[in-house]
Amino acid sequence: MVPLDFSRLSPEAMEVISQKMLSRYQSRRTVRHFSEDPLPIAVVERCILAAGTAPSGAHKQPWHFCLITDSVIKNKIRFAAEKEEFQNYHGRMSERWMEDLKPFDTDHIKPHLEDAPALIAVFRQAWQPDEVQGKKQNYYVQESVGIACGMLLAALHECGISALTHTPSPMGFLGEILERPTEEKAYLLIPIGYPADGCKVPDIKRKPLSQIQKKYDSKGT
Ligand code: IYR
Repeated sequence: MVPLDFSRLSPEAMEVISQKMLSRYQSRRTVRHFSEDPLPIAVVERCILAAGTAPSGAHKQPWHFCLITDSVIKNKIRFAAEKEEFQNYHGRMSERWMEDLKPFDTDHIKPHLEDAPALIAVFRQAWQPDEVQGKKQNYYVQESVGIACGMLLAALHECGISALTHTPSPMGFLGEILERPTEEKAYLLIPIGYPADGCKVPDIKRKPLSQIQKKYDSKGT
């Protein structure tokens, strides 16, 4: 154990910082149309390092981030994702699901998998190989990797990079194309880049505090 490095902010500073923080977060939008302009890769790598600061079960850090800028690999991923998504949009998804997706104007054709200057394929490590024990267990893998992905999206946004959280399903093809070891399972595929000129996004509203929070204080309000 080592001493914690922490200094309290004043209530005034907390007020100002939290207001700025919220307006930054409120401006984040999922982007589906990307400019092909390249990104500063050192910036993206810092965002991946930021994601790697996430808490994880027993500090196993059960994540791996594949950063793909190679156009041949992007093309392979697009081809494989479209094959799966064709099945999804033509029978695998329920009528209700298709109806819920309508406002987002999605279909099985995924040009962003090639247009975006980079793709981040996130893998979860179900276990870790160990010479003595064979398989060493990881804990709370879904939770840990989910938190890391949330931190990645926030870090990218903070650095002026847009992202799409894409969940091609099933995504076994990612492990095959990227030649990942068997203990790793694909978790999310995140195209990143600058928005294309004239990029439009759905006119969504976010739930107000009253719908996402219930307070349990001593006044019972
Ligand atoms: N995975 C499909 C369908 C899809 C699902 C959800 I939930 C979305 O928010 C958007 C799309 C696809 O990526 O097209």
